[in-house]
Amino acid sequence: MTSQDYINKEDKYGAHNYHPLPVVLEKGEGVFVWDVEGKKYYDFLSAYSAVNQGHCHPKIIGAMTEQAKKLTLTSRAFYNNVLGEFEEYVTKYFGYDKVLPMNTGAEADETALKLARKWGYDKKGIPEGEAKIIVCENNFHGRTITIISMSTDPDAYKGFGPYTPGFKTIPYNDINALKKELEDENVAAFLVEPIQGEAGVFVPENGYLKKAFDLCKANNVLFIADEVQTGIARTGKLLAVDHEGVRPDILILGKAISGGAMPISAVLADDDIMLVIKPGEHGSTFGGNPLAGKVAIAALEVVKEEKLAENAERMGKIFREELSNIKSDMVELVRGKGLLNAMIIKPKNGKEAWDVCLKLRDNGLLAKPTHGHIIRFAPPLVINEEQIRDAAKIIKETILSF
Ligand code: IF1
Repeated sequence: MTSQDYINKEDKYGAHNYHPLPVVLEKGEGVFVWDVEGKKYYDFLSAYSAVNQGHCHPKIIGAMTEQAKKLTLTSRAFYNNVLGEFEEYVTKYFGYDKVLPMNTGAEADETALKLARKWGYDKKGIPEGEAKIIVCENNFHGRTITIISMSTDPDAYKGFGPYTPGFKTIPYNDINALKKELEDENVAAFLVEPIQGEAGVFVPENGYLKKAFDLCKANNVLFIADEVQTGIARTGKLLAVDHEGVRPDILILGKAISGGAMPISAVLADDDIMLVIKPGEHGSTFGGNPLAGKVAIAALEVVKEEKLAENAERMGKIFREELSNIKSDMVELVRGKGLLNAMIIKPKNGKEAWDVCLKLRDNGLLAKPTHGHIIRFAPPLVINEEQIRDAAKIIKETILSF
C-alpha cells in the first residue's frame, strides 16, 4: 500500500475531524519518524509535546512491555501493587501531597474544574452552584463540552451548545483584568496555561504568572496551571511555572508524563484541596492503571536521567538564534521558550504556513501550522546540537525557496 492508499482508507472509514498533513508514518525512534515509503523525517511536533523523551524510548517501552505481561488494568474497584508506587513517585517528583490519576489532558482539566468548584463550596463558602472560574481568551484546555464552554475560539465551540455556565474570560497576560475579576467573591479559581500553546506559543511577559498567583492568593482563589503541553521539561524547566518560581495550587499534567506511549494524565494538589473529593465522587475506568503507573515512572525518570529540561533550554536558544538569522519577508517573527517555539509566517505570492509545512515535509522535517499562519516547532527534547542545527538549516532553506 502507498501513502495515498492509507489516506484513502482513513478518509473512507474514519471521522473527518482532522485535516492532517499528507504524510503516513509507520516508525518512530528518538527525534525521527519514517513514512510508509521509508522516507525519514525530523519530528518537529512531538505529537504536540507528548513525545518529549523521543519516540519509542527503550526505557519506557521496556517498562511498558514488562508490565503489560503481568497486569494492565484492575479498575479502582480493587487495589493493585503499582498505583501506590506511582502516586508516591509522582507526588514527590513534583512536590505535592496527593495526585488524582486520569488518562487524557481534557479529563485532567475537567478533574481540576471539579476540584476547584467543590473546594469553593466546601472550603471558601461560595453558595452552592454559584462558583465562578476565570480563564483566558484564546485558551486551549481540551475538547469536552465544559472545556469548549470556556473557549473563545468559534472553531472549538460553535455548534456544540448549550454551554456549561460559571466561567469568566479575561485577556491573557493582563494582570489588571484578572485583578478586576477577582473582586467577585464567588470566584473559586483561575485556570491558565503558563504559555498558550495552541494560540500560537504566546509567552506572557516575565512576572505575569507570579503576579497572577499572588493576586489569587490575596483573594483566596485557587491558581490552576494547565501544564499538559508546557510541562515535563518542554520549556527548559521541569514546569513552565518554574521559570517564575510559582507553585500552582492545582497542577494539571498530561501528554509527556507518559512519553507518548499511552494516554496518562494527572492532577496534583495538597490535602486541603484534594480531599474535598470523597470516595465515589470522581474517577475513571483506566485512571491510575498499573500499566500507566509503570510507564509514567519510567517516562519521568528519563526526564531526570537525560537532563531533558537543561537540554531543551540549550537547544532552544540555538534554534531561535539560527531561525532569527533567516532573511525572508515570509518570517514575521520567531518566539518561544525552551523547545516550544513558533514561527509567524507572512503569506507570500499566495503561499502560506500550510505550503511551508508541505515543503518542509518534502525536505524531511514535519511540523504543522496552527491558526493558519503560525508554525509550531517542538522536537523531542532529546535532540542534540548537530540535529537542531541540521533541522534549522532545513527550515531556512525551505523558507528561502519561496
Ligand atoms: C487535538 C491543540 C495543542 C493542551 C492543553 C489540555 C489539552 C491539550 C494545554 C487536552 C491538548 C492537543 C489536543 C490535540 C492537539 C493538541 C493541541 F492544537 F489542540 F490545541 F497541543 F495545542 N491542555 N492539546 O494543549 O489534552 O485531551 O488532548 O489529551 O485536539 O488535536 P488531551
